[in-house]
Amino acid sequence: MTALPASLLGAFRRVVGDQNVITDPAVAVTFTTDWTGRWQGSTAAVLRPNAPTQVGPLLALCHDAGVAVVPQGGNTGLVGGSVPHNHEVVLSLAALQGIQPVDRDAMQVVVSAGVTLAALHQHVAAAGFAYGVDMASRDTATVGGSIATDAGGIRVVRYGTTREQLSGIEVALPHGLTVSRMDPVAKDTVGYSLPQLFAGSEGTLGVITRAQVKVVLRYDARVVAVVALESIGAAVAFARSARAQLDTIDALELMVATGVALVAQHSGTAMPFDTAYPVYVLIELAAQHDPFPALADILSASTVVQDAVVATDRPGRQRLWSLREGHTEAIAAVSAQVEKFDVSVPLHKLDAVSAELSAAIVALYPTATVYLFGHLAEGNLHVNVCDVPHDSTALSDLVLGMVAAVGGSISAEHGLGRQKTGYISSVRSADELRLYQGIKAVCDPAGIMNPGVIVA
Ligand code: 2HG
Ligand code: ZN
Repeated sequence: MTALPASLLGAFRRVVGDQNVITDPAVAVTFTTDWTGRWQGSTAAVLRPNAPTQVGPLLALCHDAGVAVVPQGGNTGLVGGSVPHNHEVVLSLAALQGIQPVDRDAMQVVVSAGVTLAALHQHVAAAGFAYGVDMASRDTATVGGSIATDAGGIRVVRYGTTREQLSGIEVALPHGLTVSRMDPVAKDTVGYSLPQLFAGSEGTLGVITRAQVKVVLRYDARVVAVVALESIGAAVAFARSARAQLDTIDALELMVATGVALVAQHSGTAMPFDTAYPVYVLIELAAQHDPFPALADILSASTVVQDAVVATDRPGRQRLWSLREGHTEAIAAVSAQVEKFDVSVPLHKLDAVSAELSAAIVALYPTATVYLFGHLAEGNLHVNVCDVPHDSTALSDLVLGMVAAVGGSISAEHGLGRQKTGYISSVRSADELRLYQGIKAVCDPAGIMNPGVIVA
């Protein structure tokens, strides 16, 4: 473990102030460990810029000294992508808190990297709009981190992932240059798209300091149902028919019996039905006019729905949502050791792959408990495996290998991080990887940005 030269620490302090350069490991620990405790490391220093303009100068100092940097937003990631592993400097963007007024004509807003998703939601709601990305970690997850990972969440079925919300970006590059592309117009087709290049780049090319994101209509008329089904295949059939008939679907989420029972037990929330069913789908409709009649039509016409519970009032909707959003917390509470795989599978294979994955995992580790849940419309499964060794290569080979073999993705919405970078060649060709390396070399010639992630 090598300490940074005093001259470099002094230069950092001159940019951000003494209090924003943390070298005490006891204080730095919240930045060097993720919230699940699965990813832990050490850092030479945590730097906390409090203005976007400070980021470029900090990066230039690191670049010139050959010091590696791990950018960090809310540190809610699940793949070890924002945690230093080898004494890198942590660049925490959490203090970058500006939000401009919503541009009501272009329907977009400029927001700084450290603003949480919840704060962005509140800001745009006050102007009569909504932001199309939402997830359970909304109170801590930041705009910058969600762009860097191209985060998904619960509204992808309607609005797409984070990259689809982006209309502009400002990034600081490792050699100190800050590049900004924020057009006041809603349409611009000039040249390469820098916002798209940095979406999903996981801090490996530069640091996102601000972004311009689209806003969408705010729908206050909402209805949520939890639907009981006999199998994941039936859930896929239900989703197919609902999506073909309704243009108001705001969420379409998958849960299975074991997970729902665990959440209910952990949180004290009532089970949705008196009888347990193998599979549950949470569907939310949102519109300008009451979406309940359309939902009732879909439910009564369906041949696969076994039962359904519907909530129109806010507390009732929240109760149903807590069954889905409570999964991560309930699983963490019952298991000292959880391995998480965020994958997606073509929908027509979701049923078979889910069964095969669960059986193969238990065959590999007979004491393992597998929880499956996720975002149904995208075939996005969160495979949570409890009570297995941390970062087991055998387990990763098995899960990611099965997913790649059926044409799925090894990273649907959480990013590759350190957990899955080693598997990138199972889903990207050698030519694509050479292009990735070329892009990395242009943006980060000294290779200081989040080493070991995406381009290893
Ligand atoms: C969710 O959809 C998150 O709830 C977390 O992506 C997934 O804990 C997980 O595996
Ligand atoms: Zn998710």
